Amino acid sequence: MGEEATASSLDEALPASAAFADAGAWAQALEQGRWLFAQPCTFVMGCVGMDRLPQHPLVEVAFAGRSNVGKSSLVNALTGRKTLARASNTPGRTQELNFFRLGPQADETAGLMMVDLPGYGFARAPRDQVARWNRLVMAYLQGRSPLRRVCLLIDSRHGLKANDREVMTMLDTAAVNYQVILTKADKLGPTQARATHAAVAAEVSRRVAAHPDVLLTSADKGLGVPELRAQLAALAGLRVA
Ligand SMILES: Nc1nc2c(ncn2[C@@H]2O[C@H](COP(=O)(O)OP(=O)(O)OP(=O)(O)O)[C@@H](O)[C@H]2O)c(=O)[nH]1
Ligand SMILES: [Mg+2]
Repeated sequence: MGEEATASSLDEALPASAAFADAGAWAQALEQGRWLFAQPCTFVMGCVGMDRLPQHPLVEVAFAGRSNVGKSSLVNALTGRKTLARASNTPGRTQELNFFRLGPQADETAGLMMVDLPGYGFARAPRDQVARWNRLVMAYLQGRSPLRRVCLLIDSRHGLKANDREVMTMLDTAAVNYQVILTKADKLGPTQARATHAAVAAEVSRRVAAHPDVLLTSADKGLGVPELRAQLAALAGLRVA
């Protein structure tokens, strides 16, 4: 993983964040994000059904998206750990709902529960197994009460696809808050990245349950990672210790 850069160093046209009142509030959120994601992060459990999901007092955030979009890699980049979540080039690597607790050891009520989900769409696995993962992911996304935000990952080279739009519609209908995160930005030039970002942001702005900020990220280069940490720390409602 390379040195981290803020999104503005690649693309100065991207606003810092539309969701924060001013530059001071955004700077504070960045610091809270840095602090939170420097806390210990531990694997809690993997779940293959809705009946055994963990109970906890934390804000829960899930990472969803098509197979191979970079969900597990982004969880690793956020936490600065290369192998916390298993990533691979084979679509269908993540096969369970994997729960990770991030937060100070001394206070079990502070922090964030992050859930790395199996991908939807194509995966190199038997068809009935893929159908089972899809059903599980959709049931989780619609029916999980501690879930406060879905980070919906989209490959920046491909933009929104039909099944991404189906998931967005499902989340809009279920009134589940989601934020679109463009991944693998290191594979695009700045002009192309800016164009994709603008197109996706325009479409997302018409969605009722979508967060106004569309983030451009690279798990490989760390691009946009401090910004996403800031957004998630703000959601967790943490104060820097
Ligand atoms: N260049 C580049 N490659 C990335 C980036 N993020 C992920 N990848 C690669 O994309 C592939 C898939 O990454 P994963 O993190 O396993 O994707 P996933 O969405 O968790 O995949 P499933 O669990 O199979 O749904 C791996 O080969 C990663 O190394 C990135 O920011 N830049
Ligand atoms: Mg994965």
